[in-house]
Amino acid sequence: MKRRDLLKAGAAAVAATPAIFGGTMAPRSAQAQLCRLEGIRNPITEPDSPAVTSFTEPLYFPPAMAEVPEASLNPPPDPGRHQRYSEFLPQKFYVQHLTEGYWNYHSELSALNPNGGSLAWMFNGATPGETLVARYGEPVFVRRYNDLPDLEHSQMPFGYPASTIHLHNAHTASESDGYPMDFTIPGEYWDHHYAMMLARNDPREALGSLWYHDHMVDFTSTNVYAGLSAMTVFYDDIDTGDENDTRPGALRLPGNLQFGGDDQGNPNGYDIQLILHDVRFDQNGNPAYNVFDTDGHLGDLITVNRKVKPFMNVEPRKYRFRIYDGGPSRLYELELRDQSEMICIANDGNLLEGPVPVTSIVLGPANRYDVIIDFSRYSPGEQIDLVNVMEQTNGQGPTGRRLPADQVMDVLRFNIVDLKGPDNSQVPSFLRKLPDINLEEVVAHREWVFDHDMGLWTVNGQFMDPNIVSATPKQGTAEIWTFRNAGTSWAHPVHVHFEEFQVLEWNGKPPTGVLKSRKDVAVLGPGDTVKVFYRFDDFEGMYVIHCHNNVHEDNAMMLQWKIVK
Ligand SMILES: [Cu+2]
Repeated sequence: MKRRDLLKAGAAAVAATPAIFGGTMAPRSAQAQLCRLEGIRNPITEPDSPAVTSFTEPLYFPPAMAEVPEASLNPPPDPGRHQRYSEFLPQKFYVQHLTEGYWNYHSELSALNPNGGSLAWMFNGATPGETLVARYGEPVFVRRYNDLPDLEHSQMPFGYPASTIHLHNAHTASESDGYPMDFTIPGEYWDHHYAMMLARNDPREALGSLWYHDHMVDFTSTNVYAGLSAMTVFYDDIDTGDENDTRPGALRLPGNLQFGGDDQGNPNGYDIQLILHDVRFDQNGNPAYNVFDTDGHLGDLITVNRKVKPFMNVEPRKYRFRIYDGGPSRLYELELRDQSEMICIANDGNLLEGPVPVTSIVLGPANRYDVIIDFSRYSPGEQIDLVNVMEQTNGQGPTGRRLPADQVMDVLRFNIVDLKGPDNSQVPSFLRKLPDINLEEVVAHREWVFDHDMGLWTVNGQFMDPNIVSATPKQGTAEIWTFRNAGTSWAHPVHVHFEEFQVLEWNGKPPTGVLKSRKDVAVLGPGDTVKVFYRFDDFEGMYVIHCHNNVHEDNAMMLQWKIVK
């Protein structure tokens, strides 16, 4: 019996309820009875994916979203539905359709499927969907139609065809944020207004590497796993995306603003987005998912931009890679197989004050790192692989062990090809100043404790309840929030919508290295306590705090909070 069969009774309630505070909560008690008691582990029993050959599938480069004329939107945008719309009048308009179809994750998997591809939920026929490429000062409007089949007609064996799309972690008004209760059902659309304003009008608050993904209450994990994820790049006055930019202050990081060329050679202008999802496939090449494992879901094949273990041709020069852990549950430690240097320049999409040389990067679900890799140390004809060396055997979290050399997981192969032109990019020693932390502004302290209860997941002892608002910070104030993992063996990547935080203390120690940054996901290891500084400004309304192990999130590890005047 599938989880969503349990929910068919609930589906009628969803369909009949306006898309706020809808009737999706009831099924959870049914599911709770299927969960194990604390401490009883579920061994991974799902069968392995069919064997596929590594590094034979070309990497997919999602194109940038294509603009549509405002006049083509019918009905036209309703300014009354959005905060500060006239102040941030959209300059660019886009339309996306969520659809069910087939996606070529790997030609060897597609060959197993009579439909010639793996079942997928997509944006405009692709996963990842097109990249939202936007600039500060140029507000954006995106209308998203839920054209998924209804529950009776969908072939997807998991997931729920209601959707809300969250742009993680843009500074977005609540009604456009992809709040989990603001969902559409098939046949409906939702309008998103992205003001493209800097938080507090402070250039130090610019965000760079973001992603958008489904955030359907109770079904984020399954819906994202089915394919509803994509990437976003914001450019600003210094991080302009152009390594040839001659304007003063331009950082000239690798990139030259080409998006979505062909998938060989130099398609995205040296500024490349890579989103990782670990997927398990069934014998027909379709994604497989155990809806009864509330610990987390682990795939056995790493996909990059929804291609299984792909390859990419690179020139012997510098590239910027924006690397995203798209979940649902796996943590990664990524390194080049020769353990050579990468230069980390951004944490969770936010530029560091200065570059940090690293030999590996550790990501939990929803973490992002921007790294520069200089392939000029290799010669055309050589190859170098990106691999995952972190051992993880269940959704609980990593074991803490490094995978033995013969078991490292293949992620992505770089084939070095000939240089096509000069590399004018640079890695400046100073990138972007962090906003000041003024503790005298702090008007409240709040603690958020992440734990479990009766086989489900709790925040402050509570399960997600759309009728409860757990905090009401005042617009224009600052607060100190403490995240504490009460579990002794669990990892919880904690994510708070809308504002970036700065770490004050991690287990009592001040942050150093890449942790000295603005962030929006704190991956709490067992017993971790993290104290962070927030300001709340510019918009009001409902937001969420949740675990970004999406399986924990869907099994109630989420609370609502609201910015009030
Ligand atoms: Cu968690």
